[in-house]
Amino acid sequence: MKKIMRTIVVFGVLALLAACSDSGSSDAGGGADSGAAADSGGGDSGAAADTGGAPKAMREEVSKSGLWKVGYMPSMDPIPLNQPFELRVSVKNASSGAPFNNGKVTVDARMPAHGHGMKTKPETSFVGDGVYLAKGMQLHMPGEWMLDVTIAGEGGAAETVSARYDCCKSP
Ligand SMILES: [Cu+2]
Repeated sequence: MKKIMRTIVVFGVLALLAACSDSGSSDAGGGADSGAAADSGGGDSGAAADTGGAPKAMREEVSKSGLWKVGYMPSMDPIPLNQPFELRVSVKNASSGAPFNNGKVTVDARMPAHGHGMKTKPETSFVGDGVYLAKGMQLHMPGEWMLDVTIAGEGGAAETVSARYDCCKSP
């Protein structure tokens, strides 16, 4: 029904045009009906939804000493500009993959080019199975940040693993 109406309208308009511009050549032909093509795209069956289990790390970094592997799992990815978020990090022994549970891990962020950190002071707590949760993170300006995870314990000196993060692209 609608379609018919539209067709009629279109014809009406064409008729008008033809009438007004009486330049004869009126090649109203071709054009018009691009419509239909209905590109029922390739079957992306939407299956995406995956396997569950542990959240996938946004990225992973191995410490300079090669001892630690840290996975970064922000509560929002990408991290939004100047909004509080939480950063979960997993800390493992880089070679054995064993989760690091008995030491101290702290998380912080800074902008090396500006020589400042965050305005907030995050609190890091142990969640279990090598995972730590930093609450109260907030990247208050755009630019290059370093997400620092400092790991102390298990004999060696404390070591900080840093991941560069470009904050924060507009959606
Ligand atoms: Cu800055």
